[in-house]
Amino acid sequence: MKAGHLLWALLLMHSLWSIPTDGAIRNYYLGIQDMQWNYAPKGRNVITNQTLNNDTVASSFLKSGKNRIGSSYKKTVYKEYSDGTYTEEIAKPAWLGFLGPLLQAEVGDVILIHLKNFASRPYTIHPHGVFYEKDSEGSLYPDGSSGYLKADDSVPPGGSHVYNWSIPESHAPTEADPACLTWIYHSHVDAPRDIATGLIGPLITCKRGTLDGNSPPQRKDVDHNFFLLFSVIDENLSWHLDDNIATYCSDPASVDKEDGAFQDSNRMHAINGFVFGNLPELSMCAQKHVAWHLFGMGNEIDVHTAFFHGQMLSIRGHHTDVANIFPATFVTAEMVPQKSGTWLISCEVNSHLRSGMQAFYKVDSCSMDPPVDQLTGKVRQYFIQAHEIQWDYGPIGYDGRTGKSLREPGR
Ligand SMILES: *[C@@H]1O[C@H](CO)[C@@H](O)[C@H](O)[C@H]1NC(C)=O
Ligand SMILES: *[C@@H]1O[C@H](CO)[C@@H](O)[C@H](O)[C@H]1NC(C)=O
Ligand SMILES: *[C@@H]1O[C@H](CO)[C@@H](O)[C@H](O)[C@H]1NC(C)=O
Ligand SMILES: CC(=O)N[C@H]1CO[C@H](CO)[C@@H](O)[C@@H]1O
Ligand SMILES: [Cu+2]
Repeated sequence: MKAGHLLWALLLMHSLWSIPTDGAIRNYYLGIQDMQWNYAPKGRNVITNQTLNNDTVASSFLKSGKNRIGSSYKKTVYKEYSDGTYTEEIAKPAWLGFLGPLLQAEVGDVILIHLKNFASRPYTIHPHGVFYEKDSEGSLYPDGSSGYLKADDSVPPGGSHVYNWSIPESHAPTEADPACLTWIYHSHVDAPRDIATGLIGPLITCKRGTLDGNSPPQRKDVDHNFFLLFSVIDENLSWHLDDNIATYCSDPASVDKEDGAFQDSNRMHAINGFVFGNLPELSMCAQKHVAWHLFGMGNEIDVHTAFFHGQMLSIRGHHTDVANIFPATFVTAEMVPQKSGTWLISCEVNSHLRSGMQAFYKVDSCSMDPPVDQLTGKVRQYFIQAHEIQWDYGPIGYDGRTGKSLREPGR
């Protein structure tokens, strides 16, 4: 075999055995930290502009008392640091709430997560949407792995682990996909409880050439990039429930953890950990390109229909104004807001909307708004009056299938 052939054979073997990573290596230093979180820092229902004293629904979630925790809870979250000393925290936008920092990478890149656990229980970091081997999965389950392949499954208090995730072509956004796909990461020792405790954050994987060279990198294809988690955060499942009862209830001994009303008061109908319009600073410019990365998590209750009042969204090539979000569903929606103003985002599920799953977003006219599309059609007028009527749901008076009367009691 000639030297040239040998080299080719070696190169071929190399490319078969390893995922080609022609892109950047993106290092993230994440610390797992305990913190106190307030679901309603403005202390009122911002949607109705009512104080808690005037709002019995909001106060049932937000007011602490004898056997009520109120709006603040101890949580455990991911925080980002500038390097492996974990001393200098990197700031993130206020609207991210308690979510972990945004992780982003392009096709061909490697993400190295230097995770250190500063909290009091074992946790991990487990991603969706990227390639990893068994030493970087971050999920505890009986997969037959052992030794160093197990170290990622549970990082003890004080411990650390480096997770290696990559974005090969097999995981790339397709031609038809938007430039960046929406994903998440979360702790996965006991996933439902770890996530309810606060360990979740956003991740995007982008087509080549989407991110610029800044630190943190900015997207070149859109002007604004937002991430919203729609979830009824069940604080009953948090590892800190007992702590929260002891800290925030004025008579902890009177708490019955099995009481339905107590449990309901701990189910926070939140967007990024904010309820009743407390989500701050979601502002953007009219006529600019906005990417909304929407995701759900949680339980059967977590069926959300996120309605963006006043603007049109594009999802998978279709126009809509409502995004459907289920647990572990990741939606990428694009918007070019047309009209400035303060607009509502609300989950259209009745009980969720009433329980506070609403926020405002603000569209500013940063430059001269060009006129909205030139209209060339007709003016169609409708004259509509609101009426009170008597409505009969069963006008024929009997069950059309069985023939039995609907009017006789007991039939
Ligand atoms: C909310 O109510 C307060 C006091 O009741 C009032 O001063 C404030 O202007 C109101 N804010 C809005 C946006 O209506
Ligand atoms: C709250 O309720 C009190 C008493 O019912 C009333 O005087 C006050 O105007 C209300 N405040 C708001 C902001 O509606
Ligand atoms: C990360 O994993 C990829 C393959 O999955 C490998 O090619 C690369 O060398 C690894 N990088 C580091 C720094 O461990
Ligand atoms: C720690 C604890 O008691 N958690 C309870 C919270 O409420 C749920 C029901 O929604 C129970 O299953 C948990 O055991
Ligand atoms: Cu909802």
